[in-house]
Amino acid sequence: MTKQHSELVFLGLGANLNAPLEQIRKATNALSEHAEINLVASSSLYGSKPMGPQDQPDYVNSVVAIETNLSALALLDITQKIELDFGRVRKENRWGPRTLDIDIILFKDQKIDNERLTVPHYGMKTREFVLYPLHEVAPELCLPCGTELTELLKTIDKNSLTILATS
Ligand code: ROI
Repeated sequence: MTKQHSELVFLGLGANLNAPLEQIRKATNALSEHAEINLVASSSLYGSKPMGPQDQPDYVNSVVAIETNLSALALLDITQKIELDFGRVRKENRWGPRTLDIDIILFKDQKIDNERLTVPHYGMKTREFVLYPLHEVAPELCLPCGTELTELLKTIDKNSLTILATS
């Protein structure tokens, strides 16, 4: 990937209900077909153990890199609409299973903290199912806190993360 990381937006996708592999593939398509979004790269699709309650199916996770001139909140409107289009019920249990989750992980070099959105994503630095796919699409990424992604990964257990399919 030749783009400057500071121009890119990274999204984390996750699903563990209703044919999750297909959910992630279709959601990636929906993003790439949006007029205001240019899909730059998408990671493999990973199988991951649930973080949180264990009495739910394993997840499928991926990370995509996009370019957009949208604001972060306008992009959030779009990702939330895609989640709803895919049958996501908004008030579902915070740590429970979901048809589709699209998180804004990094938005260019911006730090955002308001009632709708916190970027960088608050959990990204501890979640193997975010960091390994992120490394696949941006191996040289330096996080806004100054940490090299490669260095951070040395401390993050894979926790049975496996590649299920290429994107
Ligand atoms: N666990 C995994 N492995 N992947 C996710 O995408 C995911 N999303 C969630 C919680 C419930 C925190 N657990 C997850 O929202």
